[in-house]
Amino acid sequence: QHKFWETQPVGQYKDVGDSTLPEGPIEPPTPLSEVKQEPYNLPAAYEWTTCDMDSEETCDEVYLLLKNNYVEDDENMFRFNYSKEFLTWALCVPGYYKSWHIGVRAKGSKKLVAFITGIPARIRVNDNVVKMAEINFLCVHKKLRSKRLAPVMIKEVTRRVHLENIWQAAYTAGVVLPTPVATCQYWHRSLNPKKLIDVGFSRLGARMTMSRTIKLYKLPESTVTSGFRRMELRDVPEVTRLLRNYLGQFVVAPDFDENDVEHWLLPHEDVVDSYLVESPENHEITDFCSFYTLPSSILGNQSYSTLKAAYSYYNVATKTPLTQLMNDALIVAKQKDFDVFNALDVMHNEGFLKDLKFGPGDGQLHYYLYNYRIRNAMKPSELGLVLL
Ligand code: NHW
Ligand code: EN5
Repeated sequence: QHKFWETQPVGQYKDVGDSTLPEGPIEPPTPLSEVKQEPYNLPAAYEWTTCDMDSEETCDEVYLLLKNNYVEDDENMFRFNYSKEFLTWALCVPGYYKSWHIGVRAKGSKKLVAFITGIPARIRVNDNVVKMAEINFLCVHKKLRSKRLAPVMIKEVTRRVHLENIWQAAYTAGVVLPTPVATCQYWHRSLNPKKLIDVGFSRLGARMTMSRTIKLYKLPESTVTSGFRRMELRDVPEVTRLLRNYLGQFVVAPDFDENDVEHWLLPHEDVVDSYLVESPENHEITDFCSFYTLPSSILGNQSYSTLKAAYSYYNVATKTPLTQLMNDALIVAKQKDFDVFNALDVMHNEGFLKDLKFGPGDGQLHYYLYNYRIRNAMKPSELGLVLL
């Protein structure tokens, strides 16, 4: 079934439900001197390359590989189109290792044909904060699929993570692998229903006309919560306190410090947007919401080439009702011309999805940990982690 994954320290199907197995690392770290010093072998026509994402040229190559070969929906109508600015933000994070931004080139042409990345993160699982790699952007060129290149890439990133004395990882995928720690549902809130229907992202509901649909999804011109404003650099300490306190309740969540909050949540044009509620009385920050920008290419449509999507990121409501806070997030996303606002059913998101007219999508997102066992599969609402 899973010739590669069966050999890896991940939860195996045969162990599901076995409550005698302890929570924590599946296998112990090995001495660094025992970590393989040379890269894994690639098929003879290919070579490893470390991708310098600060180089305009390399960033362009990575951008194009992903734009043409990365994740599609199950009917191949849309493909993620991460922007260059987004990729630099996602990869050049506090404490990153350039050696974890791994490419594969064709030896002759030097064309970039595959990619995988890791970034360092501190992830709390129950009471333990674990240094991990977050693995993302695994991509093999369409013409090189099903040649078992992915397992080599995964082993190589694992080796380079081990060289930094890190032994655990977190990753998400739309496909089922051995074995998810949680399975989440994507939900979608139409902001531009006419375009979404025209491009086949959504359908006109039964007994619905276009004009009734447009009216159904109409939003106010401006936000409603008093004290709602964009996050600024000066807000980093208070937002960090608010977010740390909030994330403490989930089984799995990042352990963010002020540096992380500045990197991941300070607004960054066309990459990440963050808003907060500053109490008009005492200037306390009581609520926070954020979303990132991830357009998708629309494959084979005459009139439109991109779908502008916002993805719910981290949200904390202590005073404003969460539904009202997220309605304001929808209003700013609409002002910024997004076509759709997407969210997973993680954290407390279930509390606003239905009220704010999100509908379930046809995609799921499975969360995984590498070399870390948890006692029971989690409900999505027990997850406090969003990967890009
Ligand atoms: S999920 C997005 C992954 N990328 C895409 O879907 C893009 C489009 N697809 C492709 O480029 C976010 C290819 O289809 C890929 C597979 C490259 C996906 N994760 O080379 P073969 C991430 O980036 C297994 C893990 O022949 P291929 C997260 C598959 O089950 N494994 O396939 C990445 C099979 O193994 P099995 C995946 O289609 C996390 C083997 O690959 C997978 O040409 C990575 C087949 O390989 C996926 N998404 O290429 C793991 N898709 O045992 C990190 C397929 O079943 C682990 N496979 O025979 C942690 C590492 C760090 C540890 C540190 C301590
Ligand atoms: C890890 N960082 O399938 C990345 N998206 O629902 C890997 N469906 O957009 C993650 N098929 O349901 C990979 N419209 C997993 C995600 C892969 C991409 C994917 C799904 C998520 C998606 C859309 C379009 C479907 C097109 C045909 C969808 C329905 C929207 C509708 C709006 C109105 C209310 C009801 C729902």
